[in-house]
Amino acid sequence: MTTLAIDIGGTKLAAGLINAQRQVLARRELPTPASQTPTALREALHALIMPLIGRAQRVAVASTGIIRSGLLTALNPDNLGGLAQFPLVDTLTALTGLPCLAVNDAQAAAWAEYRALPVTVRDMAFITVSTGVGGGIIGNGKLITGHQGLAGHIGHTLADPHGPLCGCGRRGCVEAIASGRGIAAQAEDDLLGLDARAIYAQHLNGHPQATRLITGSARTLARLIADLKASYDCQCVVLGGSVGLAEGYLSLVTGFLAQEPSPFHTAVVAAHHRHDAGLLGAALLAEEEA
Ligand code: ADP
Ligand code: BMX
Ligand code: ZN
Repeated sequence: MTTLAIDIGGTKLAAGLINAQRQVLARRELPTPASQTPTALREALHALIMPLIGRAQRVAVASTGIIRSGLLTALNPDNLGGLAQFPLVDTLTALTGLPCLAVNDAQAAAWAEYRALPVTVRDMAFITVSTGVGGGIIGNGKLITGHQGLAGHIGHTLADPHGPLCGCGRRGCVEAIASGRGIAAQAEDDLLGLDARAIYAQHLNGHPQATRLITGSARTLARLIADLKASYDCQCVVLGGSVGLAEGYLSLVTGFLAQEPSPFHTAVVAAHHRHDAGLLGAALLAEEEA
């Protein structure tokens, strides 16, 4: 059976066909529309998947936001061009005529990454540092989605009570400081208006303000990982997302984590499936549900 897997992020939409050997074929990407209308997202999804639909028997979606009964609800609407609600499953069923499963992007990625780890690992977390900061928690070998799908939204735990206001309405969330959008929003002077990718490149060039912003992100991530270790004694944390996978970011995080007392240490590794963890996780979950 071939699955059309789709990953809806705050910056990019990705799609690919996942075959029975769990390989990603015919991968495509488009920018996430900046407009606030559901029509713009539906049209972008249509353009993304049109060339792939004919070869798939089911659809599996990993999406930013809280996914509840097939409806996407943004916890941080800033990350979706202001779009707070979207009928995800109904839209894709109408576009493809195929059965469709939808799950949060970081929860999906956590499942794919968990399955790529040795069987002795039963408690782990996946964290994406991307447009936002998303998380997926595996406890005793199970993906924890919670009562209403909110479980794992660790990007909205408190990093600094005096920090920037987050799009979710809270002040000083991890996401407001450490995410791609958060990094860009804190930029000043010659970095004003640059996105996190450009700021990261400046950091690699030794730009002092860029390095302050990137190390601020990595320090915040390390504290979050220590909090996770204290919360449920995870055996490891897997990092993904374009900021999380950027050159040198993981070693900054492990360096800051090493400064915490040893009971809060845990192994931190880069995502085995790199940028495809969400696509593969959604496809695996759809396969296991069928
Ligand atoms: P999404 O959030 O849509 O899943 P990404 O994982 O690509 O997408 O994350 C997007 C964020 O990562 C943006 O803030 C972007 O500026 C930043 N980014 C993209 N590429 C890089 C890179 N090579 N280095 C650092 N940051 C990057
Ligand atoms: C936000 C939230 C999470 C998501 C995370 C990473 C929204 C729209 N999204 O915290 O559901 O998992 O961002 O998303 O509220 P990404 O776009 O960075 O991949
Ligand atoms: Zn928040």
